[in-house]
Amino acid sequence: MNRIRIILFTLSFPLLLFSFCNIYAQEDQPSSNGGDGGESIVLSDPKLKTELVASGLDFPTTMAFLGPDDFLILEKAGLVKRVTNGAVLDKPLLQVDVSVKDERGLLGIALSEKKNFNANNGTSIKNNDISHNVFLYYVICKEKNTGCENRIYRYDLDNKNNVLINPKLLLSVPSFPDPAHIGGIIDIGPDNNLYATIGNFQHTIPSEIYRTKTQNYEDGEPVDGRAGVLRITQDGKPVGNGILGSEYPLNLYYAYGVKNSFGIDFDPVTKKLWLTENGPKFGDEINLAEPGFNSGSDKIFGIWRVNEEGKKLQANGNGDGGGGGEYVTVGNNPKDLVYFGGKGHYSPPEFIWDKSTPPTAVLFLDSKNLGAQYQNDMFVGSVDGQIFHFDLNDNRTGLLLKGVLEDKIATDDTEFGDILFAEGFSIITDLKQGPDGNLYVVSGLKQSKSENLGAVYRIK
Ligand SMILES: [Ca+2]
Ligand SMILES: [Ca+2]
Ligand SMILES: [Ca+2]
Repeated sequence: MNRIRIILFTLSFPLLLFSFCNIYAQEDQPSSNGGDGGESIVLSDPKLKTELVASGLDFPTTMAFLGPDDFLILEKAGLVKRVTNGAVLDKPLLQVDVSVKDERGLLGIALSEKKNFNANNGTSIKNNDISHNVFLYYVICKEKNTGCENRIYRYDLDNKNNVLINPKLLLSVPSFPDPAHIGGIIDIGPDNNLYATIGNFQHTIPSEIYRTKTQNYEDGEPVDGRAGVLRITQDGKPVGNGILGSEYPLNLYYAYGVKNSFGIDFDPVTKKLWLTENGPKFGDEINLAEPGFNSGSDKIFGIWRVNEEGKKLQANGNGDGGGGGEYVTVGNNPKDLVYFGGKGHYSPPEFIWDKSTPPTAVLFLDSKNLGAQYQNDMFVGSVDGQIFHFDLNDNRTGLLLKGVLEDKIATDDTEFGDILFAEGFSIITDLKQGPDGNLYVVSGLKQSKSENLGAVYRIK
């Protein structure tokens, strides 16, 4: 196949700005298992192969399956599209007037099947074509980049007419000061509640300092929904009395102290939540998040304390970037974090990328389709187009790591050997398991007008 020139935008999450770089990549058959040593897709397991499922999408952010070879996919600029047997339907199911500045946009989707929808009493809807509830997470602004809110809506999917109807606002969180660290991932948990990642809306070096208690400032501003994982019912209500407290919106938090997460998933065996977190220019994380988990942001990233500028703090009191000396590291429940009367708890990450490899989606694959050795394992995508693969330990409380990774830290890419499963995608914005048991990859950006970019791939 012809060589193509790929112009790749990359998102610089730590700086919260779009940066632009040219990457000249060659791509042989998209379905090939790499092997040319270039920047085409390469899988580390020669028994697996990659197939292109759909292409021509404009910065797809996430997907959700309706059935075999049938899924919804979001474009960051506000379109919900349906892809059936590899064909993208011409007409979007919904177009939302979202803010797209920096990390804002149409970012999250989750589905629940509408069972017995004929019993949909209490409303005037008598539409037998409604097959699913569709939950969407997006950012809207009253005026250009002011009065912005991160919102979750529930829609009905009219499966026959291919439209999303009956929007119901479930959650709204004020989104300021920056168009950054938005989070935006939603998922339905084993408890049938809706989980959402919401970042701290703040550049690493803030343009305007805004500090709340869920960012671990005890004397900070009141809790407002940022910097954590929120949990609500499918009707938008708090679940029970709340984990950290009963006051709104503290009662929505499942986890906090999370700077920005682009990935959550539930272990199919233990039903526990795992999340990825983006650090500043270091200290990206994978965490097992028990209820009330405090990830330590804005004071700790990876295992390292940070100074006011978000740089690693050294024992001599200096920030990273001069002076030498040891970094200040922390263990469980350091004193100066916020614990909401003992209801929260801090623990260090289960895995750390020291040099920033911004992790995105996380997926537990519970099928044997890629081989029994992958069943129930964890896969993590990255901004740099890699997929990492992890085995869990016997009681599934941590990852099985060997050699240079036994310290739970990948210092840089020289330590990726055992965990690198695939590389050569564009920004990986989502990983999903299809109804066919295969691994689907949303490769985010539209890299070329004519080629297979802004695409969905299947690994089988
Ligand atoms: Ca953490
Ligand atoms: Ca395994
Ligand atoms: Ca290491």
